[in-house]
Amino acid sequence: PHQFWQTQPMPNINEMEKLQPGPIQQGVLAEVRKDPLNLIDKFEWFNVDLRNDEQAQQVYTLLKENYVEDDDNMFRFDYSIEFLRWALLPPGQYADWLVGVRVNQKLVGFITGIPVTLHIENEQNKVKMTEINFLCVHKKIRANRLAPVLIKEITRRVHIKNMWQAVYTAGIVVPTPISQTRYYHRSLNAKKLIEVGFSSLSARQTISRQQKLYKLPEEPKTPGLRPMKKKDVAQVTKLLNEYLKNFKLYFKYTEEEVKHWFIPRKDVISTYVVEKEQGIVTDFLSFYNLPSQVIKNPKYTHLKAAYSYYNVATQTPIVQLMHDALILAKNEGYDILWIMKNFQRKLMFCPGDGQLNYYLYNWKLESNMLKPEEIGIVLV
Ligand code: EN5
Repeated sequence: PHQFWQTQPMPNINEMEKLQPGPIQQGVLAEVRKDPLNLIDKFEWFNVDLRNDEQAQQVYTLLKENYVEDDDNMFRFDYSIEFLRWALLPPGQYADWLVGVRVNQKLVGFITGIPVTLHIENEQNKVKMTEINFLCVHKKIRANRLAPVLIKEITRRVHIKNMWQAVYTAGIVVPTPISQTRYYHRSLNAKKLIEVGFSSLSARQTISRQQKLYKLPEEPKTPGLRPMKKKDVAQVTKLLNEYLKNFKLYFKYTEEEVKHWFIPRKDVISTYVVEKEQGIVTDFLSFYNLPSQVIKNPKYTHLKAAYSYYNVATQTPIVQLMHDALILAKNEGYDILWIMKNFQRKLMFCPGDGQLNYYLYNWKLESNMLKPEEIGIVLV
């Protein structure tokens, strides 16, 4: 088992005690291989330019047909092109960190990195590294063991930039997670969720009862709640960085990054701020748009899902802020809102069957496992 992961600088449960906190292996820049890893016949490396419509379309199609599904293969993520541009072209992005593999011009493998600054366990401990995402191999060539090659190649391209750590998440368990969380869901359109098999009715329940249970007011309650604008960037950056210090794992954001990640983009990211008095922002909420394709259903092709991003409350009660997030998402036409933590029991979030595992590459934590509530990062 884990033929590949055994060879990697990852803490292994048995030898966890022997390791010192910090990097597991010290990297040496001069020893990093200069040329790409070898690929088998006809396969070739290809740096994807997402600004190019044709290449963006190729990535979109590969992911739409081959990326993450739930355990019963009923739903598959359907990231839009505009979403991929948002997720993968942040400030400071490197052209060779969007790694493709092609056969006869057709994209069959993909993996991405973006540059991040991650704080680990204490405020002083700040590490420049990469956030890895969108590892995908076409279903027809899953037997070729391409995934380890994609991982090794992007690792090499990160090492060349003198970075030696990575952060990533996965639905599956490989050596060795630093935290495990559950997905929590909040229904916004009970009828449709039942019709597509996303949720089910218990014996004593009816659709109309469920609809009543999940009913929401028409308008948000918090005075001064409005979409975020460019002029809010400085205040949102302060609120965000201050709030994130409460966690054991969090990114440090520059204003330029906040502008990129939070300014609303239609059908990609929604951010609302609370402007209490004239010009003073006290709270904000945000969620992103990640629909799932419904794999076999005669009536519906998609579930419109909003995923909670970062929510910061200094003046508004957090439960009220999140309640407003539900109303806003509902009014934007979403069927469901996802979230990772459990504090909104009152708002009728329920655990789903999906797990999310968090990983740090080439880093040993002081406390081997972090609690879900200690994790301050959201990967899209
Ligand atoms: C990339 N870096 O499992 C990593 N989704 O609970 C991505 N379940 O939608 C890793 N199986 O529980 C992603 N409904 C890993 C997640 C992959 C996708 C996944 C789960 C998350 C999910 C749904 C549908 C299950 C269908 C059968 C689920 C029941 C919960 C209920 C819904 C209505 C409101 C109350 C709760």
